[in-house]
Amino acid sequence: MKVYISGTLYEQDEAKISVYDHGFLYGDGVFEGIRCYNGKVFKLQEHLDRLYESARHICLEIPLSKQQFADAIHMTLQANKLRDAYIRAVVTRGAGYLGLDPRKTSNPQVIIITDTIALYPSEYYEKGLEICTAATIRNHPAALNPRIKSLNYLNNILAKLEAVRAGCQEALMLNHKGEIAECTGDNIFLVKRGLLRTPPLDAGILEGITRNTVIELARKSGIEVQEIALTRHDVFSADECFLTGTAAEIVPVVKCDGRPIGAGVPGPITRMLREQFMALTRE
Ligand code: PXG
Repeated sequence: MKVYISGTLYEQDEAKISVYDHGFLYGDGVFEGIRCYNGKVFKLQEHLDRLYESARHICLEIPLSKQQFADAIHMTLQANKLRDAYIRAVVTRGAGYLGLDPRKTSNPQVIIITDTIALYPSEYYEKGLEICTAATIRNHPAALNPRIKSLNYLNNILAKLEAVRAGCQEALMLNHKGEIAECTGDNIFLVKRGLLRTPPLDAGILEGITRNTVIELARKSGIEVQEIALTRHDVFSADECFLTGTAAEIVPVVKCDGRPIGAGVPGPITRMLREQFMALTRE
């Protein structure tokens, strides 16, 4: 597999970044996880918009225009002859000296890795996931705003470790107010009496592109969507629950902290939205 680094395609074994890169030393950089379905990159503009907004927030100037970035992604897919792929776009602060000061760095690096997709086992989609609440809360927005998709994922990794230890597939993360925020790499939705509910952006979450797509699909189908503060009580008493993310797409959740959700099996609205989402990606 060929990897794009700042204008050049390298063989996988030759694709290397400096150990002095602040992306490596401090997690100082931003990224995106993107999918390509049947030769078409899904929601590319939205992913690039989010990438550039994350970069803006951390005062990182991406040395490409959005059009050039899109061209680089397409070039990398083509070089690897991929039509269905997972794309990881990374922008790092670049190499500098030891010490935090971003002004001591030069040359931000743009990296594009493409690969075939490692899908979740089909069993998860048929039977649903079990999640559990992590003791680790989501980053406080005033400390590190979850709207930034940064290379600093330790907050999520700590929660993921808790889930793994508890034998769950995903961890539910709360915010500093004890409200539902999101999972470690996915947004969360609940269905209650035919209504779709998901935490608002000010709960301190990433504005997921799959989340936005699902909200749009639901509204088009006449399902009311509420972006509203939610608690674990809402999860325990929901009729249905599912997660959304680029890698997972839409995956049902049937148990949280040992409590079955609704009937304890994937629900009809989850299934309907999943079918609509799959149709959209294959359009
Ligand atoms: N919340 C968080 C914290 C995320 O990292 C999402 C929600 C869902 O956003 P999208 O835009 O994908 O609907 C994410 C996305 C991975 C991986 O390798 C993680 C993400 C995306 C792609 C791959 O685990 N996170």
